[in-house]
Amino acid sequence: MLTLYHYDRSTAAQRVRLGLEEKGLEWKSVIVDTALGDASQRPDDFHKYNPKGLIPLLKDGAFTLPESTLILEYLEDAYPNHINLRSKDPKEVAKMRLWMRKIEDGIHVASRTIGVCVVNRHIYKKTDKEQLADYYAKMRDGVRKNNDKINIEMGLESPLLPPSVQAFKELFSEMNQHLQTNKWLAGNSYSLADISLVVYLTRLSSFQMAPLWSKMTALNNWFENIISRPAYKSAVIDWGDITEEKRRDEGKAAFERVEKIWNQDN
Ligand SMILES: N[C@@H](CCC(=O)N[C@@H](CS)C(=O)NCC(=O)O)C(=O)O
Repeated sequence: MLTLYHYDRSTAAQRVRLGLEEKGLEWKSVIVDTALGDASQRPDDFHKYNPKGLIPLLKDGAFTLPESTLILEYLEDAYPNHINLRSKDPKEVAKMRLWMRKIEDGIHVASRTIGVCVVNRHIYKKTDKEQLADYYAKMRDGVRKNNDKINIEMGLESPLLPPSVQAFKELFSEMNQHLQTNKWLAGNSYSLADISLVVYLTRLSSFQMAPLWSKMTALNNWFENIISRPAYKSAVIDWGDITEEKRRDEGKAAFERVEKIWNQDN
């Protein structure tokens, strides 16, 4: 039996749930939601399986694997008789991985920066101080910790915010251009590349940022195509987002600043 450690609104968890649902695999859910600054949510042995202490974490029997994109590839290899989300053509696989690499090459960190600058800093300010100190003491990724410190202190004036917003503008523009002549990101069918990147449109849309890319028609059509799939409903919509209202309200309050950065030439 597959077990996934995850929580509702995490982009990394959403992409793994999308993979599981598209493939029609059965899985058991264990919620580990540390993101509001609560390290006590982690089971005691969690760091043994993911030294970073992050979700998603997949268990397949005695085998345990962190890292969402590696989990998606593992599911393709371990469950080949379920619906395939990866081409058999090595060139298409390479193109798929090029799109997916953008996540670890900066997009995921940029997404966290925007999240902390726009919303989470307000949440952390109201979090119990000792609990928050414990959360940061247990955060093993020094860069993440340092970025959070700057982003919590400086919010919309953080120097990390402009390059993060620009990284999304570049990514979405590149995707839009590609999707003008291709239905999917890699090859002729829906793949792990589409699954892996769609969650960031979901995330930025939850901050009410969609007007920024309203003219990117091909990107928006691709998004509509994916969000109307039954798997998107069960993997993303049905799990919801406990911070939905906060994201919406703080996103609206931050829009003008983010729009200004978006419209700047870099
Ligand atoms: N590279 C990792 C990133 C995982 C990650 O950033 N997880 C976030 C949620 S999207 C998390 O566990 N956050 C909890 C926290 O920050 O305490 C992956 O792709 O799985």
